[in-house]
Amino acid sequence: MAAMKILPLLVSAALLGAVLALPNYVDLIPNGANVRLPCSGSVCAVGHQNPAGEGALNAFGYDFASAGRKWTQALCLQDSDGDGVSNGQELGDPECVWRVGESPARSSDISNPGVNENNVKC
Ligand SMILES: [Ca+2]
Repeated sequence: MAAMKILPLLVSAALLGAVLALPNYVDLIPNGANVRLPCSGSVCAVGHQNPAGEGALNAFGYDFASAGRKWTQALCLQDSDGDGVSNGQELGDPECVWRVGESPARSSDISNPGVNENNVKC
């Protein structure tokens, strides 16, 4: 009888643990929560075509996935959106030294490495 009462709790705890274990990609790149849309200035998803996130990836999203969803020196040095500015420069890590949990070298003038702002008309 006691086991029947405990089982739902164990299942709930396991599900909660699975949900909490989902990767939070925002924390895996420098200034991941600090990237804004070029026109509205609203915070946006970095690796997706949809600024609200989910769905189709943009060029940076594909490069991030190819890098194993990690901020690597190669990913930092890439220019995913082809605007002539490296991903690291766009995300405030121009020296490509940022590590998860650290503060990036710069947290202002951040741009989206998946959106070529030169082609955006507001
Ligand atoms: Ca770029």
